[in-house]
Amino acid sequence: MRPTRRGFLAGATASLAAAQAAGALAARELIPFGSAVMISDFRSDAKLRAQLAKLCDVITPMNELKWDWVRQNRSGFAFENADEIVAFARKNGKAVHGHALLWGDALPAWAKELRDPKETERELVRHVEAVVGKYAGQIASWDVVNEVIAHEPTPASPWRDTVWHRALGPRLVDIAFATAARTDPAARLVINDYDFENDDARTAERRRQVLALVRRLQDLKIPVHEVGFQAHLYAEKAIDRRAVTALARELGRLGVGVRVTELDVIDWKLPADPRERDRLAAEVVTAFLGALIEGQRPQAIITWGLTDRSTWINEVFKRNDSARARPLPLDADYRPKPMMAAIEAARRLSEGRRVP
Ligand code: 9MR
Repeated sequence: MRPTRRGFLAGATASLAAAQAAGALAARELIPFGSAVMISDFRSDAKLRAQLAKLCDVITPMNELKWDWVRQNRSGFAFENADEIVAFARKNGKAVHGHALLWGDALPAWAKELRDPKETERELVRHVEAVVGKYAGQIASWDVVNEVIAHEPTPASPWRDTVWHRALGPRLVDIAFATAARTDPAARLVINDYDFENDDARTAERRRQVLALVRRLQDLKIPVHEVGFQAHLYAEKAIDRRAVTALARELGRLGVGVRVTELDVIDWKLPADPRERDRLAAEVVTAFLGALIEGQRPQAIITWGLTDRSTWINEVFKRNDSARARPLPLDADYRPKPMMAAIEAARRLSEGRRVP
């Protein structure tokens, strides 16, 4: 049938209405939620798998894509462990967030010994091509560089001292991002780092440095899509809400998204009483997520584990008493804690709206 003008107008009106409805829907849609999971818990714990299937939109393999898992053997790639988690995610309709293509930690012995710039670049490119290539179309987003900013950066010395930085200098970031972009042009590429949310000079410098990193890549015309806020939140430290909002907003102005990649609460200094501890943990999560969303709607909110049964916090942030850490949204019996409610409430917030 030949399209008439009236038919065209009717069609245009209908598609405008459809677009408006879709817009309204998008505005109401919840911010995607996800969790990281490690393969040993994933295999041994059916209840955890059920909760992942029920609650998550996104899953991050916690360790299984790191060099020390994939590259023990220098000449080959071991994908079996990551494959199991990726297959589960796909079967259950979840997105996968990849962690991490370049990190100074979690390296096999041979990679720690890399020194020669040409050889190091060759290994890095080969790794990124193989890993991103293997999961193209299956892993939608990648932490391309993880923790490349110094713990305490200065304008003169902003980079973390790693095997990558010693051999390649700042080019490590350019090489990693350019290779990932070339290998999977559809993937969202993330600069992932920690300590962006507190109110002190060190953290303020880290915020400046992550913006400098984004601008560096943009000046070089290398794609960078998001900054990942690990958000291992210290419950005893105040969130610098204004600074978090300003950073997210500035990234938005640069056309760069934000994502919460490793959310949990470091509760080592909080009172032992579980109810009080859970209340305070939820409070810090609310403050952080509210401030972030005010600056820009994150692509996802991903926690570093789902239940208090399994968390790195017990080992790294030891309490003075014998109480177990309670950093995650579900307790050790898979029951939702106030932190889960705080995340659920934040997922409904929309950008630019101030939260009480
Ligand atoms: O939680 C992770 C732990 O199981 C690993 O042993 C460790 C080393 O691979 O990494 C932990 O995850 C870290 C993440 O990869 C990067 N940000 C900090 C996380 C906590 O240390």
